[in-house]
Amino acid sequence: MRIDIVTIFPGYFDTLELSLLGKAKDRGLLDVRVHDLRGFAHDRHRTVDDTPTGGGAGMVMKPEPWGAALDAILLSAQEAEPGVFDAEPDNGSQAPLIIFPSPAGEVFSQSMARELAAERHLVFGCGRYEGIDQRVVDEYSAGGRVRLISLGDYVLNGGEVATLAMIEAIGRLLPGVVGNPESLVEESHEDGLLEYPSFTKPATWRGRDVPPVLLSGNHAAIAAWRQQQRIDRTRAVRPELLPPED
Ligand code: 6GU
Repeated sequence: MRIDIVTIFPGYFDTLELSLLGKAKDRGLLDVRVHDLRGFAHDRHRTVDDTPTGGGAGMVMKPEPWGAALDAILLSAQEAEPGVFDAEPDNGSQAPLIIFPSPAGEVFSQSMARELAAERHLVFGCGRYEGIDQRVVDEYSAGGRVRLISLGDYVLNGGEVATLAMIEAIGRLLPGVVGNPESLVEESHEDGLLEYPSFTKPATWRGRDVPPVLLSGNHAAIAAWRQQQRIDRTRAVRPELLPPED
């Protein structure tokens, strides 16, 4: 998968070199390219923001640098793979999908991560300040492949941390990124329930015993205990995830 990121803080993405995703990059499974938005601002001060039209607090990101950055990325994608723009946007197109992380977007989820992991090319446009001039979203939405995505109902200062979270959730679903694919199956949210609690050795730590069933060697009993733990945990902290009781 190719991922392009447009940001005024490229340093946020240095962490993509670490851990699983760094290895995925080294192995060619992930091709991440980070672009400094200021490199597409052509005035002397490389200005990327301006005051909100109509008044109000804060600053808004100007459209011109965004247009130049996104055009350059889309052009390079087309040059690399001329066929990708052929299909219709809502008909299995593999043209790049542009994601604007935004608290005004659809809420990100595990099922959305699965959907996005099937894309060939994602482009993240990280807004700062009070956001990006709406005409940028409208301009690229006309091409049909734009989504606004939120991490949840709270406010971040910009899209960078949200982009990192989404890339981690998506990246680990790409074939070959996580060593043991089974570890992807028995996880919180994969089937709508939270994960069961995990234990390792020693069997007793600070007077706390590992649940005896886990030492029983009875695989059916262990599986049943774990499933019950998942249901109990979900009922306790996230009851809205459980199917309605009748
Ligand atoms: Cl994607 N961006 C910002 N700025 N704040 C957020 C968010 C995104 N998701 C939750 N809060």
